[in-house]
Amino acid sequence: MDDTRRAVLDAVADGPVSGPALAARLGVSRAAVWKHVEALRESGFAIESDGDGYRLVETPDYGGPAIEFGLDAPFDVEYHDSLPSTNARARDLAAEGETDVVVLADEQTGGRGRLDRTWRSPPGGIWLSILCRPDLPPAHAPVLTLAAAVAVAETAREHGVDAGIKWPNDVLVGGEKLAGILTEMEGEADRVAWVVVGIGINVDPKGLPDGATGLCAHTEEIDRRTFVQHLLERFDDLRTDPEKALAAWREHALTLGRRVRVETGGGTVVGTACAVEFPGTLVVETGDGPVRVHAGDCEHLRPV
Ligand code: BT5
Repeated sequence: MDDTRRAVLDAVADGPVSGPALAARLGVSRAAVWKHVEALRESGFAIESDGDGYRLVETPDYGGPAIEFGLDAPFDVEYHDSLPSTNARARDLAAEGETDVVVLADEQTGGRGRLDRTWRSPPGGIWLSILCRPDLPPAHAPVLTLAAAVAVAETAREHGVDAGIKWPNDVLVGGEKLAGILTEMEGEADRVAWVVVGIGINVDPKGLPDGATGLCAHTEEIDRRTFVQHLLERFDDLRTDPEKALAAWREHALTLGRRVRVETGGGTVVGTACAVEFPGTLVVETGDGPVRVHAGDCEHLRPV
């Protein structure tokens, strides 16, 4: 949403405000104010006008402008009813030079997990990708994945859902997977060019694979609009503060102290997960001493 339209929306939300007063305040013509009001109406905002002026009476339930309205984070939100994959769309936007854009879809028809696995994304879920250009070396980018996992877990907890994080990027409730994160990036040796952090959160628990759960299995009602707003605000807060992200990750970690089996590119590591170090490395205490794992699939094992 451009700045003038945002200003018009903020003003009518505090309304009533007359067209001429608004035009004078924003330094635009009355016709321009009218065009912005019409465009906002088309996006689903119910704006009444009477003798006192324009007044916002209803906000759309979901979508780009609905999420941008009142969002305390510097993201533009691009919404689609259906997309193959929000990560794929965000990568296209990266190639066009965009940044700080969130791609959001109601449904994905080709959602992807890590290692090209399929990610089931029925209508009504929360499927989004955040495109940003952090000032980080590529080796530090995993901290953004941790920040995203924290943002999901904390927002779920705020909604009364007892979520925790399994290393590195799964958000679980009662041992079942509520959300997954797929981070993709491009960069030079010393600096990230762009990062796309893809976040998938199940809402309706029906129609998901075994071992998956949705927010609605654990709480009465979810307002996806405020959920996404809080998620983006928390992510924005953590993305520039790796120490804070890591500390918050540890606070919500389900993996630390557990016996784990981690499948890595270089083999299987079994032992007790004893720490997570910057930028997201898992330290596993094995019979042969500590092993540091940078990436892999982690399974929680029963204690022996
Ligand atoms: C992940 O992969 O957990 C990352 C998922 C990221 C999805 C988001 S949605 C928005 C953005 N756009 C995309 O195209 N992707 C991102 P991984 O750890 O590899 O887990 C994948 C495995 O989880 C699959 O092999 C299934 O076993 C399981 N799975 C598939 N769909 C699921 C779902 N909706 N909920 C829980 N588990 C699921």
